[in-house]
Amino acid sequence: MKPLNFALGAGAVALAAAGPAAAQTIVRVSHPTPATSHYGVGTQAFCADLEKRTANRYKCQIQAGANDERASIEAVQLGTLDVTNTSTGPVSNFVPEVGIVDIPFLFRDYDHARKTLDGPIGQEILAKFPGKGIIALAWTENGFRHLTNSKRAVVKPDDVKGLKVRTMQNPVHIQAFQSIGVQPTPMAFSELFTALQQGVVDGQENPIPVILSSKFSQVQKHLSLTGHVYSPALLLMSPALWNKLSDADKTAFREAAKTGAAAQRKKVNDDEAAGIAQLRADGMEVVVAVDGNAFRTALTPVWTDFAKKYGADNIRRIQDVK
Ligand code: EAX
Repeated sequence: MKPLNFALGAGAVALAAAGPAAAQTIVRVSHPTPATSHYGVGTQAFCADLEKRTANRYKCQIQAGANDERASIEAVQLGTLDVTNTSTGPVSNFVPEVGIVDIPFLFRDYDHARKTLDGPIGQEILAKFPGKGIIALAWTENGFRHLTNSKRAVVKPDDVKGLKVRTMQNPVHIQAFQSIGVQPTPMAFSELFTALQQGVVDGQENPIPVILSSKFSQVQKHLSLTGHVYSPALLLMSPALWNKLSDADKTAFREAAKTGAAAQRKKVNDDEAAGIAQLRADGMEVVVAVDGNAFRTALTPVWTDFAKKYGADNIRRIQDVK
């Protein structure tokens, strides 16, 4: 028997919809943190909306807690994974221009970041991905990053001098931390909990939703609300699957990605609102009154470098988003 020809017209489509279930494509999706985290909530919302929009012709298989974002991005590039929801942590190793959004103290607040990424600037950055063998569906969100450590309460830049802090495998972050006297130790997220537990590093930095969902309160005493950098995230897709999609299905994936992003950001908001009290209850000592201006000033020299690398005009354009 010949395979069903989907170009038969509306009648055939209606018949297929009324008849036995149409062929189903499994979409393999990963995200770094547990299912209950912001990434889990966002990914599940993406999948539910995709399945609904395509009448279940696409069905997700979600791998939660995949941990190693760099490996997930490589798998998406290779086509052994279809979609990953990842922070930009390792992304600039694949698409260098993305590094601009990883600059510390670039975004003023959540509104500024979300507006920039959903607007023309963010869309221009997404357009850089296909040239590197990756489809970027939408910006999701990890959140503003805060510093935790096992040694001391950090209020000002002097307090971090000499601390061994795990950073993401992100050139912008590594350079920024080095410039204020931190010993940055880049490593995959998958190794982080054990590294903190065994004292291989003194500290780490992540948004509240990650600190909560990864239970870092079990291995870190001090939390300082440094909010030193916004950590964007993305839903990235493999061209191997993307290139097989009809235009209508491409739209379904893109729209579902927006639904996922909205759910993920809402969960970030909720965790920001309730998370600090929870972390205190879990035994963390929280410094709220961090000297943010002193951290900003300490990072001024490295900003000069970033302006050279990414273009002062491009940075200004992001700062000017109101
Ligand atoms: O995306 O590696 C990190 O610290 C990330 O923030 C984490 O995997 C969530």
